[in-house]
Parts: sequence; C-alpha cells; structure tokens
Amino acid sequence: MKVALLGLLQSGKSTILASLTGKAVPPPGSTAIEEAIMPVPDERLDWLAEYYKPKKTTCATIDCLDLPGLNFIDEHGRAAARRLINKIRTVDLLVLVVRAFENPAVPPYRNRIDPAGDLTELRTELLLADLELVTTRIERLEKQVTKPTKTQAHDKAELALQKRLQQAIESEKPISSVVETEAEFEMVKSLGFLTLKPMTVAVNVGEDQMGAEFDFSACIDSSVPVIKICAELEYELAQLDIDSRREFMADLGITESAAGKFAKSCYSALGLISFLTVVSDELRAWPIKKGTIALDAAGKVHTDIKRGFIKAETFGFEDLKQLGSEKAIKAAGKIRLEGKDYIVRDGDVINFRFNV
Ligand SMILES: Nc1nc2c(ncn2[C@@H]2O[C@H](COP(=O)(O)OP(=O)(O)O)[C@@H](O)[C@H]2O)c(=O)[nH]1
Ligand SMILES: [Mg+2]
Repeated sequence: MKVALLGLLQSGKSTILASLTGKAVPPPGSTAIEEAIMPVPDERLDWLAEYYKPKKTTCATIDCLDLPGLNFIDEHGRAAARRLINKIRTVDLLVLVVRAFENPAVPPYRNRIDPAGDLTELRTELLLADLELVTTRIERLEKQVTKPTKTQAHDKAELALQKRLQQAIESEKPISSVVETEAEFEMVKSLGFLTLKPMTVAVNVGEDQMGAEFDFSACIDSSVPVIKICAELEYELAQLDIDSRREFMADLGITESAAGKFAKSCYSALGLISFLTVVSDELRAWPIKKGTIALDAAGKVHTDIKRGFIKAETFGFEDLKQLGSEKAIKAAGKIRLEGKDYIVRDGDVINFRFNV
C-alpha cells in the first residue's frame, strides 16, 4: 500500500518519515518527492517468530511518499504545490501532517501555530485541486456526449455524476460524500480524486503536548483517524538500539512506538486487517480488506493456492498465545477447517490446503 505525507512547510513530514523508516531527512529546500518503505510493526509476528522459529519473517510494509512542504502563500508556491499534489493521485491514502510543536528555530507557516487552521487550509487546497480536475473532465465530456459514439450512454452518465461532484466541491464537501455505489466508484476511479481517498491526520506535537487534545470537528469527519507524533523525539529514539529505546520509552511514558500508531491509523482508514501464514519456513503477515473471503485471501498468497483451494485450516492467534501450543489448541478444538466463503478475521493464522 502506498501513502503520501502531505503538509504545509516545515510541519515535520520528513522528520516523521525519518523516525518511521530510518531514512535521512532531506536537506531544507529539497523539492523532490522522497520515497521510503516502513515495516509494519506487529507484536503477533514477533510472538509467532519466537514460537515457530522460522528461517524468515516477512512483515507487511507501507510505501511512504514524503512531499516537500506545501505553501499556498503566493502564486508561485501555489503553483508548485499544485504540481506536487497532482503527482500523488495514485496513492491509496493521504496522511495530512499538521504542526503543533513550538520551535523558535523554525518559523511557523503564516506565523501561526494552529493545527486546525492548517488542516482546514490543506483540505481546501485538496478540494480546489479536485475542482480543477472535475472542471476539465466536464468540459471534455460535454464535447464528447454530442458525438454518436459507442460510449455515449456511459459518457452521459459520467457527465451527470461529474456535475454532482462539482456541486459537492463547490459547497466544500469532499468527493467521497457523493460517490456511493460501486458503479460510481468505477466511473471516477482512474481520475485519482484526492478527496475520494481515505485519509488520516498526524499532529506533530512537542514533547510537552503528548496529552493535548485537538478538535478538528470543524474541518474533518469524526471517522478520520488522528494520531499525535512527537517527530523530534521519535527521531532521536529511532537512532537508539532496541534496548535503550525501550528503556527511554518507558521513562517517558510512551507505550506505543510512532510506527505502531502510524500503521494502525493507516490500517484503520483503509479498512485493513491482517492474517498470518507459516509456509515452508517463512512466517508472514498479509494485509487484506475487512470482509475478504478465504478464497481471495488465498489468492494473495499465490494464484495457484486460489485456483486449487480446498480448505483454510485456521486458528486465531490469541488462542495460540493463550493456550501456548498448537497441540493445546487442537485438543481444545480451536483449529477450524474453513471453506471458500469464510470471512477472514484479523489475526487468523491460516494454512491453506490446496491441490493443483
Ligand atoms: N521542536 C521540534 N522541532 C521539530 C519537530 N519536528 C520537526 N521539527 C523541526 O522542524 C523543521 C522542519 O522539519 P521537517 O521534517 O524538515 O519538515 P517538512 O518540511 O514538513 O518535511 C526541522 O528543523 C525539524 O528539526 C518536533 O516535533 N519538535
Ligand atoms: Mg520535508
């Protein structure tokens, strides 16, 4: 899965990415989009690795794009920002980073430290970028529908939909508020509307703001996951070896790593869960959409396994952890043979039986 970190100038995106992935912070003024892969922390994998001692453990990863800081203060900044925004239309998720930290050495954007104000500005700019796209699309479709082509009926339907999208944006509503059915989604999917994408918010807080509450109800839906990250501190923590890091985190009262929080918020916004497999000495976590059936989960692992699917031998990770061994969960009748239509649950450990 691919996510893009978007934020105003010097909100701390690169520092966050560096703390999550170990990538170096690009020099100030860099205008390139940086890419880095973040391993998704999963305590279940750690536990299972201890238990099965596989040769190889493969965790899920999140492919993160770090956009240079956006600035909408003048026309030049706005044009550069629009170019950057248009480059991320294929990502699966937007992570909007806003600044709450105070740092006298880093002048704040528009001379304000106002996370809700920054978020509102970002949302407005995303709406405007989508409006531009909708408008161009409507102009094209209006010409196209006059011609008696094979796609005329489809074009007319799309034109009607695009006009509804335009109206929504003009009343400051995201495109996701209009696109409801699968057919509508298919119709606009390839355009990569930004306000149709799931999103999360990461508030970059100072060390003394870890307990602070932020109210974003005026600019985003309550379903959008919001996390707090102290980028500078996390960056320092990321430089330490694992034992010192644990010790420091305990001293500071941090119970969850930034990577853990970040990954959880991405999974939640995308509606993802994980199942786990142990196949030929490789332990692996597989992200899937909630509601995925066993047959499609098998297809993630290998197309052959889907083609020759017989049964999914399944147990819950928590049962194994509680009862301590595969033998014990078997004796307790907790290993199930599930069919094609079984809806996979988060933390299922699955051994697919198949025949090709
Ligand atoms: N005090 C403090 N400074 C930070 C924090 N996060 C980032 N900074 C500083 O703010 C500046 C901008 O950070 P950077 O990650 O480059 O922001 P970007 O433009 O959004 O990529 C850098 O000088 C960072 O050291 C933070 O949590 N606390
Ligand atoms: Mg940066």
